[in-house]
Formats: sequence, C-alpha cells, structure tokens
Amino acid sequence: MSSKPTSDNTDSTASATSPRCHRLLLTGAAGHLGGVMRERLKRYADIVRISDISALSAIDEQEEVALCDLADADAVHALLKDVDAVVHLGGISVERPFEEILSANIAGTYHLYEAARKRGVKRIVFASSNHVTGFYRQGEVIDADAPVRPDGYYGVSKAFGENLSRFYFDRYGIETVCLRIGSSLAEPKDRRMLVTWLGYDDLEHLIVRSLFAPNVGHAIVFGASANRDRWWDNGRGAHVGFDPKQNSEPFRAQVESVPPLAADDPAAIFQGGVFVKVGPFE
Ligand code: NAI
Ligand code: 15L
Repeated sequence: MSSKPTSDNTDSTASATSPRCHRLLLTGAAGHLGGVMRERLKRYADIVRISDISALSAIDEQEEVALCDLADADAVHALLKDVDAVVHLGGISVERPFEEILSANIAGTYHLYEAARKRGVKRIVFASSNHVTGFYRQGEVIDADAPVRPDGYYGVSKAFGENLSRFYFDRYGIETVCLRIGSSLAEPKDRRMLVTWLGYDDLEHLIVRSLFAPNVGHAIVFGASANRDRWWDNGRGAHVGFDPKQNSEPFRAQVESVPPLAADDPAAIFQGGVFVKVGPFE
C-alpha cells in the first residue's frame, strides 16, 4: 500500500489526507473488535467489505456485507475478489477444543492466504495474540524474536498464522503485519490487563500503520498501549511505526481496589493469565 500515513492515533485525525485504499476486507466484523473497528476503518477505504460467519448488516452504502465461513475454501476465495487489503480479525478468539480451532483459525487462515495469493492481494493485517507467548513469566520482557511459548491450542493457531504469513511473504511477497494483541477492551479488567491493555484508539492506529506503512515485509508487533509496565519490546517491528498514546493508569485505582490473585495462581505467574489454565476439554 503506497498511501501516505498519518501519525496520530485518534478518531478525529482521520481526514482527507489520511491513507486510503479502495476496497478493504474486514473479517470478524460481527465480533467485539470488528464492531469497534468497522466504523473507524471506513475513514481509510472507499468500501469496507465486512465479513463474518455470524449475521451482519450494512450500516450504509460504504459497507459491503459478505457472510463467509473461513473453513470454506471456495467461499473465502470469493470473499477476496477485488480486495486491496485485509484486516483479518475473524476466527475463534479464546481457548477452545482443538477441532474448533483447527477449522476456523488454522484452515481458515490458510484459506485466506491462498485466496490472497490467487487474487493478488499484497497486504494483510493478521490479528495474532499475546497467547503465542503466554507461557513467558509476567515481568519478563520479550521481543518478537523470542521463541514462541503458546499457552493453548488458540495460541498455537496464532503461531501457525504467524508462520504461514512468513512463508507467504518469503515465497509470494504478500506482506503481513502480525498483531500480537494484548487485551483490547474498553478498559482493563484486572492487574494483568494494566500491562496488556490496548486502547481502541491505539488499536486503530496500529491497524492503520500496519495497512499503509511502506515495505513492512513480514513483521510481528505486540499490541499494547503505552502502559506503565511492559512485558513486550517492539524494537523488531519499529519500522511499522506503532506509537501508542493511551495508557492504563486512569484505571489503576479501580483495578487495584480488588484483591490480587494468589501469588501461586498460574494466572498470576504467566503472561497469558487465565488462558494458561483453560482445559483440557475432556
Ligand atoms: P470475537 O470472538 O469477538 O470476534 C471474532 C469473530 O470471528 C466473531 O464475530 C466470530 O463469529 C468470527 N468467526 C469465528 N469463527 C469464524 C469462522 N469459521 N468463519 C468466519 N468468522 C468466524 O473476537 P475479538 O475480541 O473481536 O478479536 C478479534 C481478533 O483479534 C481475533 O482473531 C482474536 O483472536 C484477536 N485478538 C483479540 C484480542 C482482544 O483483546 N480482543 C486479544 C488478542 C487477539
Ligand atoms: C485474546 O487473545 C483474546 O481474544 C481476548 O478475548 C483477551 O482475553 C486477550 O487475549 C487477553 O489476553 O486478555
């Protein structure tokens, strides 16, 4: 994508000079972050094709609805027709039995990259997750070169997506920025999220940089706001230009008014929090 990027993070800054593409595909548009981002992303595309397996309806003529199960290769191939870039949020977003993860996240991401290859799409923003490295200890600082330590099948599927996208860049030149999103909610809910929180304005900025920064190649960027405490060093993805402005301090007093987890609770020990102890499922 060659458009000129902006340097600001807030809604109000998107303008006629903001970077722009013609048709942007947003998967997972019926989900939590899809619901937050679909309106914001309209500022960066003439048409936003919104897709999900769940029901969706267009708010206006700038949105184009395309229901699709990512597990269906033919449907995904049709989904990418005339698309210029993809923001891939669709899939299972929590720890679940392997078969569910396999179809939506592993096969689904493969179908997306195959469709991108055949359709000539050259830029994808892939919603990875901090659960790729969830078994690092809280307080430990890692960067994108640290070996993956997934905390479940979900984290394994995101590591697969990161590796798959690396292959599609090396072999076919499809550029991807993998966003290892921390906790993107309206506000942090617990002590861990004071570190992992990614505000929505910063998420928008991260997605927009990932879409429009030149020559990103294949990059991995941890998605956390400029919080007081950090477990993630984004030096390896500095060329993407993510410069978060929000931070979790306004929520600290409220979060810390609740007693902490026991010190020997795995959710308090590992970066993945409660995800490290979900399952087994049978
Ligand atoms: P979400 O679960 O609210 O949204 C995911 C959407 O994907 C849902 O609308 C769901 O219907 C759709 N989906 C599931 N299986 C599908 C399939 N087979 N075909 C097509 N669509 C399917 O998740 P959320 O919170 O909006 O997250 C968006 C993305 O960001 C996910 O990929 C998630 O793994 C990732 N992420 C989110 C974080 C967060 O803090 N919200 C943190 C780290 C990663
Ligand atoms: C994720 O990957 C999940 O999609 C999200 O629901 C949050 O739980 C987040 O990670 C987190 O680690 O807080």
